[in-house]
Amino acid sequence: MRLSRYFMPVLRETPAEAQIVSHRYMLRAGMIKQAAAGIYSWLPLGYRVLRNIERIVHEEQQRAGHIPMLMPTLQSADLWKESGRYDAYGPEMLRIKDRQDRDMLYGPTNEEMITDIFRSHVGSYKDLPMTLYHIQWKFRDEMRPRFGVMRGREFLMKDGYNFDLTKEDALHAYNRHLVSYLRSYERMGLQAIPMRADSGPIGGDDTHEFLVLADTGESEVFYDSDITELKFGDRTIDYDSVEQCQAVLEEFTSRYARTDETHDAALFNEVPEARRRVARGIEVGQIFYFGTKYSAAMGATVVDETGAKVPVHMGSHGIGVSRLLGAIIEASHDDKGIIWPEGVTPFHCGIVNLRQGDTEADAACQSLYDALTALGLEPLYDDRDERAGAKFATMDLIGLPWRITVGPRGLKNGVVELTSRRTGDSEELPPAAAIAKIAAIYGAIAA
Ligand code: 5CA
Repeated sequence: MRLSRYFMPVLRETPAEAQIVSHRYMLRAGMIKQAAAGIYSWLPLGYRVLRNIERIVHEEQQRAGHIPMLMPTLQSADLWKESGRYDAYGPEMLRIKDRQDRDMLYGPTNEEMITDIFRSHVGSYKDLPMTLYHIQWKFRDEMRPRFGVMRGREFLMKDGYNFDLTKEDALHAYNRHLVSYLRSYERMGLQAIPMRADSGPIGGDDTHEFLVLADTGESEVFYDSDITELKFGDRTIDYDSVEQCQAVLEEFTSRYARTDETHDAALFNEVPEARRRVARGIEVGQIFYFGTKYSAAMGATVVDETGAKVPVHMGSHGIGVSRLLGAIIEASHDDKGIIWPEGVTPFHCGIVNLRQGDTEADAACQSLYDALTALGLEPLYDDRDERAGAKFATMDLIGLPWRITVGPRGLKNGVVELTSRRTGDSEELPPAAAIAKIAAIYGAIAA
């Protein structure tokens, strides 16, 4: 993409309404624009990152054997009356009447709708296990929408639902989700710690939230610092293996890590004092096992091996896709701007032309651009007629992990400059070597 032809409305001034750094940088980098309280338009740069996060979530869910689909945002109230949640959900649910005076709602989550789909089409234990998921907009009329996309009213969520014959099978689905979430967050450059949590209006006994540690997080968390040493890394796992998934769950949940809702001071005191941490975190996902809560209420049954009709065991599993943009920026920035992890960056690298209009500099930039594009990479070429300082400031703000700087002086010696946004380190090297280095970095992280 050439910046001169792109739409990236960068703001010079820090918007007064933004209280936390991720919100400030998302506004300043022209990624989002508020449409109403807690409701945002995704401008082109923000949309690119949102799509990258979605892509990682899709890839990891499908790797775990979960099936993608899409349900609507608007739902009929009838199903919610059946489950009993229409009254229970309270003022967070946006209720709407259509022209026939029918009760509708903008879905805050989809347990009822998916249970209805399941009961309409599945009747035998032979069709199980099954996990369906979608990535769709949700609406919750939050009392205090704030911090930009972090606590929105309209927000993008991946929500998945497992259907199993037995509790053991459903717990395997729970563990599978835990593993796939660990992988997903790590690919986004994040450490998200599973913590024992409270199930709230979704219901159920077993639930973990995934928290990214950040001072601006809305949840207070208590944990054993040893847990931050754990990495899922590039190990391969057989998602069908109960033992392998169980082993990962045990590894990642055996140390003390709880949100304030489930915090137990006596248990926490058993952690050696030097390892006890009280901090804040951003909740980027939650997994639930709730058994037959919805299937029993709504008649989602299957015939088991003995011919008996039994309600299926279910769980639901959510990732805060749009919130993740905020969480990633909170975890990865400096005083100049965002520092995107390679896995989610909106463009793979920036090209800065220090002397726009200079025949050689223009040609060198264009050939770098063409070569990177031919390799399947997407550079952002700052081809504006601007001062170098302004171009650098924009690149630093929008946070592309790599920048290639091209100027007449370097070109005389056959070199360009390659700079890491994270470390600030620069090296001079021939254009072909800069391309090879960037290609190798992205080749290595490709799934
Ligand atoms: N049905 C279940 C799981 S699919 C569910 O709704 N879970 S949830 O309530 O925990 O939401 C899943 C994730 O969505 C949360 O972990 C959080 O990351 C994100 N989320 C929840 N509310 C908001 C909000 N107001 N703004 C942005 N993201 C949110």
